[in-house]
Amino acid sequence: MPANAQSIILHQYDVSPFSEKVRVVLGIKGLEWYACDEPVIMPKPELTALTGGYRKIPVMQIGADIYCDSQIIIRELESRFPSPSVFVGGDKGLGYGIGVWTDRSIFMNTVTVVFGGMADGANELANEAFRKDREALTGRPFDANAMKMGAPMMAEQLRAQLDWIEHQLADGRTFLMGADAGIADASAYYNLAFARWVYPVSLKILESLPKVAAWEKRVKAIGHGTRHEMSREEALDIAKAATSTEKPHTDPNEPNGLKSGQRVTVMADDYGRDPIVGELVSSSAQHVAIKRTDERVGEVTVHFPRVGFFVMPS
Ligand SMILES: N[C@@H](CCC(=O)N[C@@H](CS)C(=O)NCC(=O)O)C(=O)O
Repeated sequence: MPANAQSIILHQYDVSPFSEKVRVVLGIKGLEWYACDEPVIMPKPELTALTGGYRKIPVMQIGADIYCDSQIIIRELESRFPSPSVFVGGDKGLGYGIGVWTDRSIFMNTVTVVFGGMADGANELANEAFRKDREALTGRPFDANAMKMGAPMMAEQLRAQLDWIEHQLADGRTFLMGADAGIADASAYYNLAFARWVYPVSLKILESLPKVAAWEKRVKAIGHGTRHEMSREEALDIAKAATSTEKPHTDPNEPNGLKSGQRVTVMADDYGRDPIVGELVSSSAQHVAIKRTDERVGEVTVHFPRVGFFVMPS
């Protein structure tokens, strides 16, 4: 199938944990998509031409609509491809909250256990350029020794949280919410996948969590849907030729009176806080879309979730 303005393009790299969350959702929905590999460290000129400065991975592109952050990507996939839904069992919305838990708490524990647990601390994997890049990303020193010292304590934190999952699975259910896989599974799984790729020894704790270990295999077996590859240049050409499908809309319930047409700055509230400036197209409790123009890609609309991002008049 030749790619077009309706194709799902995932700007990603293979060992990116948050990309794995999205890839599992693509698998649950059985979708066809294009992987557009981005560099692991800055500079990422093609990615930032699309996003206006957001540098994190994954970013999803459909034509001239650019979705930054796994949460808004999943929301958009659910809206465009509702069946099968990622809201399964009794989950009607709290799945995103489970994502906040896995993305902030479990992810941070896993990173320390993985990087700090390696034989020479983080130095083994992380070369000088990687360390400098992640220091710029987080605004904190990339301290291999601190991670090495913190790893044993974080292993306890990780085990305690995985033990919650063990209990969730205690009645013999296949996936976290019951018979079908959904957003909770994709969210809770990707940290284990990351640890497996980078430092599998850290998953020795699963020996005492047999239900988690078996569930991990079941989520892995879902796969990633149908993946094709796409070059960064081709992705930019598609954006340039396409027109955003987002309609202007002012939400009357915006707590601070944000209005369509207003100039705003959007930035992540945690790490990678690069500001993105544009004109507000639409917003809701869960979504903000801004349009901006770039020499290489023309006019694009960039979408962000609200949880985890600040939107400020600029
Ligand atoms: N809240 C973001 C987090 C994304 C994130 O932290 N991604 C990592 C890779 S998995 C990243 O971008 N690291 C820096 C980089 O790759 O340049 C999301 O849910 O997508």
